[in-house]
Amino acid sequence: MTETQFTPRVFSGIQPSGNLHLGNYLGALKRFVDMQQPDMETIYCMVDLHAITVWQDPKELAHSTRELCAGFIAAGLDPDKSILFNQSQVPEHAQLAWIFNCVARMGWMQRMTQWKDKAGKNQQNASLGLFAYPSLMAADILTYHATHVPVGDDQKQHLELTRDIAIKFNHDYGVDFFPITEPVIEGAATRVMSLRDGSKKMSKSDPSDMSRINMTDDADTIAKKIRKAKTDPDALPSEIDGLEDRPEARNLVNIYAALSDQTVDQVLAAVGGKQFGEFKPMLAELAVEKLAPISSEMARLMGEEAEIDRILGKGAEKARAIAAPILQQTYEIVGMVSSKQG
Ligand code: AQP
Repeated sequence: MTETQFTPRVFSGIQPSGNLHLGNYLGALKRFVDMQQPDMETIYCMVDLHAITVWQDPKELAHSTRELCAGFIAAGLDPDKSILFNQSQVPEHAQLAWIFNCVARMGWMQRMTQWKDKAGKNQQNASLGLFAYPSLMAADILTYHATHVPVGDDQKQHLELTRDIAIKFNHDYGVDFFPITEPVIEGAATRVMSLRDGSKKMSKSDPSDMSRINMTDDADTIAKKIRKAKTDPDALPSEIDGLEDRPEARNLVNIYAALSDQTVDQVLAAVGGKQFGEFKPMLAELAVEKLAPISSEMARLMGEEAEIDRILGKGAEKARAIAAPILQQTYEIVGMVSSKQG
């Protein structure tokens, strides 16, 4: 089966679990905006069903969903060019996920590093949803026959599993129905690390707020977090090899490169030899220049809750128009009888 028989279509999502951060922006959201091109259909989702795989306060979940939508738009996604919606308004995701729960194997899920990391030693107490998460993610993507999925590096394994599910479904039912999706993991910041520990991913759930730059942080907070970011005593190298075994230095250079749309080589050619005392203010200035307009636009949009809800509702209608026929065909392939009239 070839991928070319499917029209190129981009799908990706972000969990509305609060603390949208620089890693989400550079690894995902900024890439979503880059892919919003006239010749590409782009579908971006606030994956609220994924968020509840760990406990979410209902009021905060609703707030975070709207805030994430505001973040999508403030970062440059245009509801007239991209389909923007929250996952729970399109029931086809959960319906297809059930079919995929019956295709995916327990062993596949048990191998997922995110499951192992998040459930930790307490697997017996983790939700069944957290375990089945990758199957819902496969459904998110495949209910649109999406061919390209921009994500950060941490999602690579889940995308491989999405491909495995599509291959097994196609094989088991003798069809060429689901595309074999391509992960799009590109750029200098596919894995933004914690500002406090260069060996840990920047993450929403890190208890230290100083470990991440939140998309809602104001200019002073962004500058302070960069000033206090962990580094080493050496000057920056002029070539990429000089970043070996210097995770914190590498992280700040990667962030600079991604924010300024340059390669790491280009950045090092310009800043090689500088001490962090000089480089950090440059990075802070750049981060404030790029992020402060997004955070102030997010705050403005959050004052227009009804408009956000309207955008989500309209996006969900457009999404369902694509997802419903694909789910219906899936049901037919699987042998589900459909006898409703009209
Ligand atoms: N540190 C990161 N660097 C680059 N990309 C990242 N992404 C997340 N963290 C980084 C990308 O952001 C998208 C949405 O992620 P998600 O909402 O599914 O949440 P997540 O990956 O669970 O985010 P966190 O911050 O890591 O949350 P917790 O703390 O709950 O684990 C994805 O494309 C992801 O790759």
